[in-house]
Amino acid sequence: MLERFQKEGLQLPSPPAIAMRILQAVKSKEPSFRELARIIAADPALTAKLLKVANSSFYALPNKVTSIDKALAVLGVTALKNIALSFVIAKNLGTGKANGFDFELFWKRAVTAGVAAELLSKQLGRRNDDAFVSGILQDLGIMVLQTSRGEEYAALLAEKAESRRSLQALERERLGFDHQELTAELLADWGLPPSIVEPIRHHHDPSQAAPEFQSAAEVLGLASQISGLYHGRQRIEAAARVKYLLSTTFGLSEADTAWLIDQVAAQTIGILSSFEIDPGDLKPYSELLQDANAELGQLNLAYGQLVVELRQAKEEAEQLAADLRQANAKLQELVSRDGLTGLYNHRYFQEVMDRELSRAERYGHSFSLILFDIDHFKKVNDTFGHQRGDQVLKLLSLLAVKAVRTSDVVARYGGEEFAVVLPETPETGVGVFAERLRRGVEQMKIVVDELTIPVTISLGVTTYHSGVHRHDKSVLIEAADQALYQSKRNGRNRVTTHAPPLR
Ligand code: GH3
Ligand code: MG
Ligand code: MG
Repeated sequence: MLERFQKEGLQLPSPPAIAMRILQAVKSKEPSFRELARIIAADPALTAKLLKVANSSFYALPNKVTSIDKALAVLGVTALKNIALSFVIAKNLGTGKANGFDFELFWKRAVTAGVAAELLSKQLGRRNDDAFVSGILQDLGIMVLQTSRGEEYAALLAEKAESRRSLQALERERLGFDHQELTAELLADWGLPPSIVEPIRHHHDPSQAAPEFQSAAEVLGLASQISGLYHGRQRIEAAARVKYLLSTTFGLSEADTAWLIDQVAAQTIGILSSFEIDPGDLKPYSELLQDANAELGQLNLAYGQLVVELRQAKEEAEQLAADLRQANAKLQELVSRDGLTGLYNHRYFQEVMDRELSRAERYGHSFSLILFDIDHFKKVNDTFGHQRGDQVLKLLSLLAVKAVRTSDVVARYGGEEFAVVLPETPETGVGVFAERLRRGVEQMKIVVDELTIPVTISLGVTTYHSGVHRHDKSVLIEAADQALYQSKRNGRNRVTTHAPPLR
């Protein structure tokens, strides 16, 4: 039977010598109990491992077992033989990594499947002394294929992941046989009994097994899936599938299912140390889920903090922007103001004129401009001194600002010349206002250093109507200036109005 696989060029491992002796001892009709104890006792390392496993919580024996004889008495010949076989086969069939094959991972998965098979058969009330070793050895054929046909088999595994077809179906299609058959034939050749070989031959298709092996095959298949849940690629999916199978096919409660899955990892960790295999980060599934949830929680927390920090940063940025806007406005105000009088300066006056011209144009409004100049101011300076002249300029500015509406803009046009821009104000309105301003200055008692300084102003007024007058700032200012000149020529302390040129 095995010849067929040899012809395929597969490197079939020979059974470890000690495994042969153990199998021989159990097979013979002689008192196998003695013989088995003798073989095991001859290997102190194996003895120590067996006692360790026998005393582990895996078997949960009521009393501590201190010798192989006692272990045989308590666990029975078959169970002990199987544990011994598991050890010697795993130890002799390779460790570490070779030809790209990770033996350690293979045995880790195998031992997990062995533990799962043992626990599952107990849980389901199908006690079976062969479960542990069968679980461990059921995929030995995969090891043979991976070490003999590395690349070809890797491609096959990749295709399986991609296509989601079953491994054994793909194997049969590509190789003409599957790993179940290969494993079964190999173990049969080694002399393992049908109770181990036959369930392994059908662990992926239990219904194909002879009736007496179907239940064991079913347990093996499920054990393999539980192992995959801990070592495979699609763990969440595997867990869902296993849970579903356990509850529907095997009728386990949800609590029992969760307990069983967790127990597999917890027990495997202990057993692996006896196999001198590092369990790595193997953890019960519920802990894995907790870790995942905790990580998610951490992530949420970090996210929350990030949101808070961003909000703070945003608020700070907004505050900064507001501060900047304020500082900017202040600066703007500073560069727009005249230092002596606090009125808007000439530059700003020009801006206001531009703005009002385009506003009037856009809305079809009119607006007016007044230029006024202090009469004989030279004389004021000459009589009262330049500093008192400055005081006069300040007091006059104050009066003008008080006289206008908030929408009006009073600016210092030049030395002792001022401008008032009056948005949306036609001729009649500006005429009345200009006259009131003239009289106000005339009647104002300007007292500086207890000296009363008489002041009058001459005013020039012009009004712009959109669509009527020429849309030209300098022409407008020129019209007002001409009117002011006319007031001076006509004797000062008066208002003159000039219309700007038509468009
Ligand atoms: P008019 O009625 O024709 O306007 O006579 P005026 O003397 O006011 O005219 P003019 O333009 O000849 O003289 C303006 C004077 O205003 C000259 C200048 O010394 C004075 N002046 C200009 N700026 C200031 C200032 O900031 N402070 C003071 N105290 N005087 C100033
Ligand atoms: Mg003057
Ligand atoms: Mg002047």
